[in-house]
Amino acid sequence: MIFNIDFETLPREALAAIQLKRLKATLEKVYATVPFYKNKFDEAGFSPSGLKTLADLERVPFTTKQDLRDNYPYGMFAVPMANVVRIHASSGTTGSPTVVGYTARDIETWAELMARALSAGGAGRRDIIHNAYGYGLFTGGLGVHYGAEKLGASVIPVSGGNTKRQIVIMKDFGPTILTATPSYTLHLAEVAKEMGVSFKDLSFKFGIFGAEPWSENMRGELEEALNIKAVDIYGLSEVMGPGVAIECYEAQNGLHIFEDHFIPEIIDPVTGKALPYGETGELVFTSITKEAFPVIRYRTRDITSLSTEPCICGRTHVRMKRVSGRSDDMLIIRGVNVFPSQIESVLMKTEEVEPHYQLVVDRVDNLDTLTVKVEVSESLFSDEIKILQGLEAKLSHDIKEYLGVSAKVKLVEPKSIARSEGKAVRVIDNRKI
Ligand code: DLL
Repeated sequence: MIFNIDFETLPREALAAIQLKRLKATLEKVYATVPFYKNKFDEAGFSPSGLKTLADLERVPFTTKQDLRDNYPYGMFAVPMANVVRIHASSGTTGSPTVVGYTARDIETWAELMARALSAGGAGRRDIIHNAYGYGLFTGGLGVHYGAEKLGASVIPVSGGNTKRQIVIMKDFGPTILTATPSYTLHLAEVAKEMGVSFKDLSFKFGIFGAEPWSENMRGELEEALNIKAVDIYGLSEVMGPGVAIECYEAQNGLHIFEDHFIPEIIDPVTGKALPYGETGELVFTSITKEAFPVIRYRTRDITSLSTEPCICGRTHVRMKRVSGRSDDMLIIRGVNVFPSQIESVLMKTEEVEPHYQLVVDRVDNLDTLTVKVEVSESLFSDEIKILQGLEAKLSHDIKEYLGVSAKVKLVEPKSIARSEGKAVRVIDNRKI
């Protein structure tokens, strides 16, 4: 079902007219209220009143994660604190976290967009949503929660962790939709198995998974293990949280971005030049309805492409391809660029290994080395060492063949790689230590 049929199916011309009006108002507002934006615009010789068409957005300077850090904690807020009703923060791996704020209207907008997203992902009023995204400073838990209530579904605010208890709740409460990170979902499936519970006997129909990169092959793995349809949801705290974009369950082919609230662009990450639809590059967002924490041409570092091809679901909003990774997660191993999700894709093609892996990067004699640790299935682990060695060689060969990078594959014992309760840690880069 389309939650907001008027806005989600707008003809693209009408959508552009709304975007232009909202964009102008946003630019004027940030120029008047956020010194950072005023200085940036002035330096670039850009005046909000000079914006005549959507294409003029290209003349507006970018905002980066570093800019947000430099203005930590509240320097980018466009309203007085008295009007802020919620604060979230994204942890980030280095430096200070990014702090984001919401007015009461922002919370309403977010709930509406998350209701749209859940609906596009297959949820309705009669569904019971087992929400295993973490509640707290992370936007996942509360973002999904408010959207589920807005949709009129029943939400179980179970959060991440306490995994055994989650399985009991799944058995007893009969949830029909699971919302969690793909990596935590794998862990849930594993613990359920240990407890003698089969997902096939539970009532789940759909899983709405996101917050971290995952491959198409991982989708197959999850759909099979859980006996559900797995839908991809995307978002980031700086732009709002979950619900910036979602796949529709009908097509499961690209994520619709809610363009009446966010203007996406794809740029060349090196030159900063805007790229046409269809080309792959860095995703950039401008929020056009947010009050407390508007972002202007925010560089996400996420790599994807956009398509305006009509979708069978009837939504007219642009679709972004599944995010292959963040430019800062991209490993450059002896000159070859690889994303962890590409390695994941290759590993998932081999039956004998489990979807639990970690990449270890090191520098030996000034040369970068990549070791791929992957868990072998229980049944094989007890087998002869020769078989294991053969499998390691095969996987190394596959990685070289598909990605052009040399990697040492090390099969490790089942359950030896740390499980995540939120976002998985896929890369250990010893070069940075
Ligand atoms: O992860 C918001 C979210 C919560 C999205 C729940 C979906 C579900 P942050 O913690 O700020 O916010 O992290 C945002 O996570 O820039 C991407 O790099 C990555 N990411 C989020 N969703 C996906 C996805 C939330 N579906 C960062 N595929 C983003 C790939 C994703 N990467």
